[in-house]
Amino acid sequence: MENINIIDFESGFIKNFNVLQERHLSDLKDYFYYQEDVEKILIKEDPLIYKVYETKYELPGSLSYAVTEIEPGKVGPEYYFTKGHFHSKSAAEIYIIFQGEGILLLQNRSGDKKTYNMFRGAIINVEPDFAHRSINTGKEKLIFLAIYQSDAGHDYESIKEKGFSFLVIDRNGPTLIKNPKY
Ligand code: PAN
Ligand code: ZN
Repeated sequence: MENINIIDFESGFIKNFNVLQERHLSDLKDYFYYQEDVEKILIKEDPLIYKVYETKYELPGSLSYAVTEIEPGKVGPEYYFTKGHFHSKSAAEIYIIFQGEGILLLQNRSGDKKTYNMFRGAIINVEPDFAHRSINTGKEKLIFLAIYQSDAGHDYESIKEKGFSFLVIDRNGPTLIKNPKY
């Protein structure tokens, strides 16, 4: 019998992950739009924004998976989010949401954009060649599993420069506005 990995469907916790990444506000400061609010928070503290528990398989052609937990919170009016990235290869990905409420933003290099609601039980197909960012618009952690090609590669650079074409801010609840920087 081979060893098997175990996920707790309630919490999204995976027992045998091999890489844990923690992203704090200082790692994401260039990504948030409201820079004055970023500075104000960083003077006092450097809050955790999200964690990723990754289980990676290196064999060519294999799939890997990761659970992301995004904390609830905002920087100014902008909800906490993941950096967001393109895959270096034209590779799709599946997201399965376990807990919380959020929005998944997708956009490609030709300017097409898609948004999905993230909620417990949702299964989302992240299409190839679409950059993707997950945003926690709820009051609890947003937790989801992502399954992807091990060699898909993560390209963060273009998102770091311009961001996504839309921001998700709290205006009496989650609202999409055009990103003035884009
Ligand atoms: C996810 C993301 C994870 C963190 O596993 O990597 O949610 O987001 P960033 O990588 O943008 O910081 C995924 O899309 N993997 O391909
Ligand atoms: Zn991805």
